[in-house]
Amino acid sequence: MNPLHPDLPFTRYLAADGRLLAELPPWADDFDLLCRLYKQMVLARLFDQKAVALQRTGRIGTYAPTVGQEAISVAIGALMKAEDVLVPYYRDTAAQVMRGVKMEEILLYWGGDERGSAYVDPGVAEDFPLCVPIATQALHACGVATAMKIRGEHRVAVTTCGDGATSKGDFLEALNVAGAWQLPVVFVVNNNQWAISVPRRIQCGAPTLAQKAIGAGFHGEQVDGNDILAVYERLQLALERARHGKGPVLLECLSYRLGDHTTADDATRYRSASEVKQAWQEEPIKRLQTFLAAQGVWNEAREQALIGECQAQVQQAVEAFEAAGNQPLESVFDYVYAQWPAALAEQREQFFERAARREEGGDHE
Ligand SMILES: Cc1ncc(C[n+]2csc(CCOP(=O)(O)OP(=O)(O)O)c2C)c(N)n1
Ligand SMILES: [Mg+2]
Repeated sequence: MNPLHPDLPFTRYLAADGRLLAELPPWADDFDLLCRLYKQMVLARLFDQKAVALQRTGRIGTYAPTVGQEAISVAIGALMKAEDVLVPYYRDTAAQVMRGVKMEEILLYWGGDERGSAYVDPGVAEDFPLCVPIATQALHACGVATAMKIRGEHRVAVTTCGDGATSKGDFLEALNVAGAWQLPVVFVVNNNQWAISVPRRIQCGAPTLAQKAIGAGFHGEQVDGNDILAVYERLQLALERARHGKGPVLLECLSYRLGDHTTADDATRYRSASEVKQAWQEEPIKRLQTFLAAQGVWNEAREQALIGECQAQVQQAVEAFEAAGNQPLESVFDYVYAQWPAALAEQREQFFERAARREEGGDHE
């Protein structure tokens, strides 16, 4: 039984040290699948490290590290069908990349380039760009799911957010409409224990975030978000349930934000080194690696080969990002409105006048 809430399942198969705690579902006998999941997690971690380094050297503007969130995002990327729609937040780049978004597009996005949200792969044309405004995407996902339901399609909208986002009106309104209309939507809450400097324990008075689903009339549950086998199993069931008209699901994944909130943050100012050290003992990649090694399907040689392969993929993405060059400055005005409101049209005019003056050498503002 879940000590935090008697009516809410909590699922974990792997202990922090990779030991098996419960009998695995049959799909987990497929070691090729488990190795593919492991590979994606390693790729996500290496990409993340590179993105932070690019920000530190001034090549992208800001970045939200995803270290520690790999199990959640990779399970999403592995399980969603092509025809489903992902409505992600800013720590789901692993899922985005698995669905067809290019790593260089993620870098363009964080470099402030609009091309980073205009995915070239037609397979992800209906997925949403990553969302920085907190929780607004939960309502967008309900809009998408409403369209799917009206059309009678067997598709699911999957939306993700953090623990802090679950306090927002947008999130609660989204849960309400999802429950009232029994929409084919799955809410994946990445409870990484912190919302910038606000810890989970003062974020909300309820012992779990998953129980918010009960108030909206649908199923919620918790999983260990550092155990990809648990996330995969429960998300698979959630997607099936939503796909077959059995209503929405809220999956709360318990994890930890191992990195700073973003590259503009310094988390040492508000949390202790011992807490972070403890959280590293729980992290998802080592946990799966230890399990796979104990099954005899992973070893140091495979690990080194994988790291080399992933680093080459990341390097290729960096090169593609750098070869993309700069967008024209006026692109900041594009893509938001089909027709500019008067005030924006005026600003755009001023922008061009100033740019022309600058070119003539007369404006040094
Ligand atoms: C509407 C809105 N309000 C405030 C912010 C500033 N902000 C950015 S991230 C964040 C905390 C989000 O925490 P959580 O939902 O737990 O996600 P995490 O970053 O921990 O993954 C806040 C308040 C924002 N981006 N959008
Ligand atoms: Mg958080």
